[in-house]
Amino acid sequence: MATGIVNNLLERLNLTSGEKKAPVQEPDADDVKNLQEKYKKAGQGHVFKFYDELDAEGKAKLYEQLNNFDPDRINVLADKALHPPNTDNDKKPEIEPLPAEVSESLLETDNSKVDGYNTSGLQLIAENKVGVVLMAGGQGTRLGSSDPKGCFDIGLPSHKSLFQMQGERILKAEELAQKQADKDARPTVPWYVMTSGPTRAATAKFFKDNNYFGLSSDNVIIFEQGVLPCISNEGKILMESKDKVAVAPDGNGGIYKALITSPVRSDMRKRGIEHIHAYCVDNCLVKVADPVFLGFAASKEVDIATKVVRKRAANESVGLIVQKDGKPDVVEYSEIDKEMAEATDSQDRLKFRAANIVNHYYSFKFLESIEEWMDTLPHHVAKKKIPYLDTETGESKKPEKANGIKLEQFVFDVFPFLPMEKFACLEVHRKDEFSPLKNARGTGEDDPDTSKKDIMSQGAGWLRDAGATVVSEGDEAGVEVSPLISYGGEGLEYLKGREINAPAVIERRED
Ligand code: UD2
Repeated sequence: MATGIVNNLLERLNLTSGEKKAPVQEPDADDVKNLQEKYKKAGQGHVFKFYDELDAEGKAKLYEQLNNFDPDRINVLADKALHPPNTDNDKKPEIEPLPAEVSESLLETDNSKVDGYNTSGLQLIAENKVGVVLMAGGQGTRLGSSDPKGCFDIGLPSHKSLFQMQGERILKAEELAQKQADKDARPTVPWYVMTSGPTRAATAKFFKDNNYFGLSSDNVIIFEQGVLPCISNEGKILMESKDKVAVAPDGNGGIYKALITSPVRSDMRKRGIEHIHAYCVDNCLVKVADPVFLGFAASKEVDIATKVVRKRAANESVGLIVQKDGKPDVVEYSEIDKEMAEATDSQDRLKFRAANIVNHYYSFKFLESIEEWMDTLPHHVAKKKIPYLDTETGESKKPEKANGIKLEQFVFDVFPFLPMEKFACLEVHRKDEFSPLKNARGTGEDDPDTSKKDIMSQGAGWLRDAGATVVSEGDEAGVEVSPLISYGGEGLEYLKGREINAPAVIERRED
């Protein structure tokens, strides 16, 4: 059935708009028969078990979902995931830290070079050549919140959400670029927000209710990544209900397919975007559209660059940027072996300490090649307890132990597709740029309180550097400095000599 007719069906199912529509037609019998044949041939015919008893709406919903999957490809992915090839006798890849020539560290680079990156990065923003992609499709299970992570209030004096802080950092970067280029009009950094099925509606509502945090809605484009069916340990597609396949977001590596199946890449092309900053929603200190990072990457003329921080401990849950058989790569924390994680170098530092913080640069030129390699991006397997409908009995089941797998792609799995010379790595100060919000309050690590503390102590440090005195009362120390006042600690000279009683928030010039 042509996609146009299917979209029309969705329209009438109220799946894409609010108003009441005419009753839904059943999908065309021949189309259903052909699709059913295809699934049956692939040994996945059970997904149609209850099709005939569904009403027209249920039939259309299930048909639309199944028509978007290829059961043969699902079988290939499931088989590879459930029966991974035995690599015991394969030659072990040679894994080493990245070569020095592709890495640079702000911990060691002199300030004049950093200022140079910052100036050229602001110039790129001023020329409207920079776009930002936010990966916000994760479901934040560990945080324990049902809302999308970007909506989370970590308890700052201003009670700003992560989305608001990030939106305001974009505004400030645009303002700094306008000032440096001495332009009448403020440049635009379009903000492309990737959501997933579970986060899409709530994210769109939150942005609208908050007036896009001061940005123009024309420059905030919310798009959705794909999903993949959940698979039983026997390789069967799991049903969530009689009219729905159990699915999960296809991982932050779903970004590449989403960039081309959504209007995002063509919107970037239309705007003349040449440099893209892609980042992870749950890093509370993230420098969005960071001019230093943009200037660094553009100066190296690379296709991809990544930011890293120094790993805090051998068991920290972060990926490691490495070279594998001479290619840039990442070993994810869920796939690293203890020996490698704990290896040290001659100065007794962790040998593998370049921690991935989901903070990447792409040249637009490179994103124009997505079709060439998108389908070769590997899938990673997460063994999960997946509630499902038993298609034998028609009963819903909540398993006590892992009964299946979710397949997801990782954003950094594209790195090995590059020759090393088209890749660069910038090490940044953890205290300035990385405070992940991963765990529920009270965990004591990577949780709302550690994120709040990191932001407040950063602000206090900025004020002290500007010559202010910060008087802290007890452990409620620190000062929140609004991104609209300062992007990275600049522009605070007006507070020189002032005494600020912490905790405090600097929100307006007259504060
Ligand atoms: C991620 C990194 C890990 C390390 C760690 C640091 C990946 C694959 N792993 O691990 O190497 O850098 O973060 O904080 O990047 N997301 C989507 N769609 C999805 C799944 C995730 O947009 O289907 C987003 C999610 O909203 C978040 C980011 O990707 O912004 C990281 O996702 P995560 O929390 O699943 O990754 P994590 O913490 O396991």
